[in-house]
Amino acid sequence: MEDCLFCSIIAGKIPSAKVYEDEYVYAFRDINPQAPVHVLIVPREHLQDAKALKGEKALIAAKVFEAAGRIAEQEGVSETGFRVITNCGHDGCQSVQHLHFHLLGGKQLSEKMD
Ligand code: DGP
Repeated sequence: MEDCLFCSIIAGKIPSAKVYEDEYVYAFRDINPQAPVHVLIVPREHLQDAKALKGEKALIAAKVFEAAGRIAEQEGVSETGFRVITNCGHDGCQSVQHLHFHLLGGKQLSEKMD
């Protein structure tokens, strides 16, 4: 999609620190890391947010979590633990309108979820 930051990153028009890619997702380091490991896992298909993961598109969620497991291994946080979250809409503080998942790890994360 034109004018979408993450579509431009996936297309290689904007540089990113790639961590992983497959047929379904592209993953790269967050520009403003909140933990020693902070990777954004972005479906290649432009979907606005988590609400779009319904019907046949729900498969994408499974592919994201499959990738998350691989990235966690690759980043050395599979055993120590990690968190995968997606922000949705205004109250969820979603700032980029292309569905993405944050994979955070490499330190003891806060129990607080807000
Ligand atoms: P969210 O607030 O959930 O929409 O997260 C968007 C994330 O995207 C935020 O943590 C910062 C990151 N981000 C924004 N612009 C760029 C960029 O140009 N490159 C990279 N690597 N990350 C970006």
